[in-house]
Amino acid sequence: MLRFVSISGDYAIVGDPFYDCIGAAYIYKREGDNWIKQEKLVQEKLVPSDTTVYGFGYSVSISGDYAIVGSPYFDNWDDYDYQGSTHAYKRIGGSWLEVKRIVPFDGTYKEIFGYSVSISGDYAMIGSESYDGSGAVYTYTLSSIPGDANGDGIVDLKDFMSCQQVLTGMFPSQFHFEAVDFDGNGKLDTGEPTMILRMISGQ
Ligand SMILES: [Ca+2]
Ligand SMILES: [Ca+2]
Repeated sequence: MLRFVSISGDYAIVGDPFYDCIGAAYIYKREGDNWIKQEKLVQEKLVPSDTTVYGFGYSVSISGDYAIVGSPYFDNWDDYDYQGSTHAYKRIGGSWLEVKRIVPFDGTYKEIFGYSVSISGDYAMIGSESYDGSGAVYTYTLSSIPGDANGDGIVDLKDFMSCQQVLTGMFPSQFHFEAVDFDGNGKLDTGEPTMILRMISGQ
């Protein structure tokens, strides 16, 4: 299954979603003719309501200094069984550190987000197997600028407007959710657009 393995340059990532009933992923580095295990990645619980099911490592992708691991059967909240999550790592020095935990901003029950993942540079596409019955693909930039909701590189009123559109149910064509989820809870909270206004005004 190709989704369990990915190679970029001298690095490879291998998913083992059945490890210890939870799942894991391993990063290897090529040294001469050998591939040396450099990092073991496992899913960390961030809040007590996190219920790790199984399947971390079901999908993996690596590109340059970024790696991404899907955990499509992860329970994010009590009401969202098997919504899934995806975890992004960046190589910093000799270590791979988790830099982003991604959950779908409009996630649904048994969405199975992270069933497939692919990254190129810092650009990620994440597949949801069962979103709304037919599936969906989400796109993210892993090195997003905080507050830059439309991904144009600056934080201004347009970003605030994008958030308002999401909150009122009118999705803009492009929305860099991870840039405005300041508390990382996987939802756009009503206070987060206000934080963008503060960033713009410098207060
Ligand atoms: Ca912007
Ligand atoms: Ca949030």
